[in-house]
Amino acid sequence: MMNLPMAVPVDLIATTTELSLAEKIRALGAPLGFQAMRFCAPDTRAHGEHLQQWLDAGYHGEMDWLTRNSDKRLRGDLLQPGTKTVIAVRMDYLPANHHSMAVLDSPELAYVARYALGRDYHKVLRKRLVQLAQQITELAGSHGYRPFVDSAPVMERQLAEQAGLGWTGKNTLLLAPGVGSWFFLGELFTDLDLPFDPPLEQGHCGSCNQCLVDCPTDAFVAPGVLDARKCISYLTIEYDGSIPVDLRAKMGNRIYGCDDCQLVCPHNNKADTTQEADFTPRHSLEKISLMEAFSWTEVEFLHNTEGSPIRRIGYAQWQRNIAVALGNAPASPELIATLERAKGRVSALVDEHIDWALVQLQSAVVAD
Ligand code: B12
Repeated sequence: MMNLPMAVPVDLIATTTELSLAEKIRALGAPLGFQAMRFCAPDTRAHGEHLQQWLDAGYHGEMDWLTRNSDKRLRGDLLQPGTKTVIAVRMDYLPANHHSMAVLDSPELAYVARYALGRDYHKVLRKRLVQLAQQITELAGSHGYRPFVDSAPVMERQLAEQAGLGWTGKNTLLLAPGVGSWFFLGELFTDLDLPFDPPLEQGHCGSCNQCLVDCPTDAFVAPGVLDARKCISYLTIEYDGSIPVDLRAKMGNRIYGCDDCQLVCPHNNKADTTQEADFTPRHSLEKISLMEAFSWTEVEFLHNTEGSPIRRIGYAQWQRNIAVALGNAPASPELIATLERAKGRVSALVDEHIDWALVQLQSAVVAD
């Protein structure tokens, strides 16, 4: 459980005259649950060419929103006029006892990306960023600000890299030294002038290619370049169509997101676990069985995913994803009967994935 000594720091910090405003602001981070906070310019134009190459190659799939607002994505002062500084923050989310490898090794269980086991991070970080902005007002007077968490054309990883929160791995994720990559990023854009922090030295993967090699669907086209169309995270969360048939068996039991490129990363061996009660797994999602998750009615789905990021994919996509995973599960007459009974209940798209699963299971039964 996180202890938030809310009232103490602002008063104490405000009256401490020998600290600069930047140091006072930085001291607000830890009590708000941020493990790190650094400052940078609202400018990611250095990444413009590669962003465009990535989009031109079509790696964004159907995430068309990534092709829009490039000007604002590259210049924060266009997105939020007046912005002079980005306050970039890190919040760790990996729960203790996350059982990740054990779940991936148990084909009858469902793997849900570890970031999505508890409360929706958008809500958690946004609220804390607003509190941060209010506390900054107490220190510095009225200032223009806007919080962002994965919600607007902001290149969060690139900003955080620039601010020195970490370095970018071959899996495209930001890693913090001695901590790993199991954290969220968030930003407070402000019109305050704060001294920018230097970026960290980049490139600590060395000759390691573990994430590229172990990606179940071979989604990395080169170190640091992801073809999202093949990424299980994209397929299960962002993509609402028919999952390419050649990728379905490779998805295994991953029903919402994927962490393989983090789980195999040696820098994550000593990953910090979260202090946030909000990120505690709900409804046993860290080790729920596929059959149980599949048995949820739409009403149960909506109830059980209240306040969770999973809710946003909707019931049909949830069922579609689990149908694929059930097709990869150990075959049994009970499972086949369950899938047959489920047909015709949700949508033609779900039925198509159930049909695929049934063919997989029936051929496994025949082979036995
Ligand atoms: C779109 C998106 C996705 C997409 C695409 C992922 C991706 N790598 O781009 C999908 C749905 C697949 C996804 C998955 C995940 N995501 Co995501 N995602 C985002 C989002 C919204 C935008 C990222 C983005 O701009 N991508 C576009 C491309 C262009 O970015 P890029 O890969 O960094 O591109 C660079 C390289 O490709 C390179 N490049 C391209 N071509 C070339 C060519 C050459 C020659 C060179 C040298 C370089 C180069 O330059 C590009 C520009 O810098 C951010 C939040 C945000 N607003 O920033 C979260 C974010 C990146 N995701 C996050 C997370 C946690 C995840 C998952 C772990 C979730 C999960 N468990 O399922 C996975 C990880 C998969 C992975 N390895 O990326 C976190 C990452 C935190 C961290 N530690 O880094 C973020 C920051 C959200 C947050 N607020 O915390 N995500």
